[in-house]
Amino acid sequence: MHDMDIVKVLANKGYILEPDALDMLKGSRDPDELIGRLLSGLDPSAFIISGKDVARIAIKPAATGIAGTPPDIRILKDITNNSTCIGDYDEFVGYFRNRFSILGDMMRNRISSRPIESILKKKGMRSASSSEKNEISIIGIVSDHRVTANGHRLIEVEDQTGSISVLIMKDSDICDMPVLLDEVIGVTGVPASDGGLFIASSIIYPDVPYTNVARHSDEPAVAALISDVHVGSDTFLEDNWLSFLDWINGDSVSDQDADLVSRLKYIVVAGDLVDGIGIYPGQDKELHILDIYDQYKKTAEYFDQIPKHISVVISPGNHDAVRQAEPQPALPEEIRSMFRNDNITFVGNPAAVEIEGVRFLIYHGRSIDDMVSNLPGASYSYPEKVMVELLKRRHLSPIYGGRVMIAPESKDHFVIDPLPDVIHSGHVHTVGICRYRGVLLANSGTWQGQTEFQKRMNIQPDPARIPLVDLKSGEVSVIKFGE
Ligand code: D5M
Ligand code: FE
Ligand code: ZN
Repeated sequence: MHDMDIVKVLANKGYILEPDALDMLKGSRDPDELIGRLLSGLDPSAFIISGKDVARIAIKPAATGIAGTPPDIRILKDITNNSTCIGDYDEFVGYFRNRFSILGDMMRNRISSRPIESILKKKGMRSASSSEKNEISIIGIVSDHRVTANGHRLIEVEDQTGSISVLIMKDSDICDMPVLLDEVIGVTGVPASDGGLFIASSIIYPDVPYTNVARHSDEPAVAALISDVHVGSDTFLEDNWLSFLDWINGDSVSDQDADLVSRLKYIVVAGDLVDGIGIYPGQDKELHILDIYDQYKKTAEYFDQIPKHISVVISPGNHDAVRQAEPQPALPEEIRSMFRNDNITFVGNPAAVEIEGVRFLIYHGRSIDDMVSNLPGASYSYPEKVMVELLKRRHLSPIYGGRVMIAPESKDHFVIDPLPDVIHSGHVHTVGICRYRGVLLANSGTWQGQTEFQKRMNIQPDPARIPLVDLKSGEVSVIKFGE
């Protein structure tokens, strides 16, 4: 369509186009279709059509368009209303038994393992037996980990039948393989001839099969991943947040982004909606809104500005008003009721949710703190690398007794099973994206500037950037909002 044709068509209907509106119409993939929608969507008393009008119409659901199709969200796994834990000591035994059994089973079809007891029993007979030279495997939980005087590593591995010391020699191929306390591993090696020691030659994780292929949606749809909004904090970046809300409403959308915005159908939130109160000592001095309910009221006002054709999934984090012990249930009804939109699904943390056939595992990511303190080389600047280590272990929070308070539920809700297509985390306030054997790992950053605490810890946040996942192609783009 020529410029003059566009101008004429609209002039015949009594409208005058501003130059940016003309540019947007010209640049759209199907100007005729867009003009049709523009004409039916415009206020009849309007006279001048601005670029903003065109952008707004461009992302509005067309009668047969993407945004008009009903949302497709299914909750696969969620602790909400399924908590069994009452705080008995015995529950920890059950919890770890469940962890060992599920993760052990994942490895049992790859290695044939022996009960640890059967190796210990052979003590003393060892020198007589030549078969001991053959490698055997065990599967167990790591209950201790230390470095010997000679620089070798000694780990204690436990199954239901016994416990054995496993030696990782300092000059072996596996000397740099990190082992975490409380994780479930497989070890292949040979028992030493002089006592209950097992010399490791390889360490096996439950891991992801090489053959894993991610699912895609049939219909075009895009999901925006956000987390750590921290409404109520005096470092909440309201201007950037408002420019995000404008953008999803079709305001200030560049021609380049118009197509993306028109396909945006989901927003997934991985926790820390508000800054909360009493989360750390002296927090009140860094709060802009001092009441937790007022913080959520403000959050609900913001979320009310999300267009109704976009569906939102909200999972909590350590700053939200739910129990600190994980898994955390969804936000309570008294907070949920503040959100007037009926396009919001509230889930727990972690939660597995299928969106248009694509499986999301949403986990706020507090265990990244424990991983950064215990995994050599792990850093807050590259959360996606930590997420790879979690995925290999098929567990969201392997270390027990660290920053993550694990509630001993009868089932281990941190086990990564079934395999998701996307793992979405937050918490560390930096954006990081990578793919591991078909699984997309994304950390969605923050809307909070650097706090005094983070300054002291030398944590550099990466605010107001959003990963957008195209559910049909699997591609990810990152968009920055505001300055
Ligand atoms: O966490 C925001 C960031 O600050 C995240 O990288 C962890 C870090 N953080 C938060 N609290 C602590 C403590 N107590 N020690 C060390 N590092 C911490 P957020 O959950 O948003 O506060
Ligand atoms: Fe946070
Ligand atoms: Zn957090």
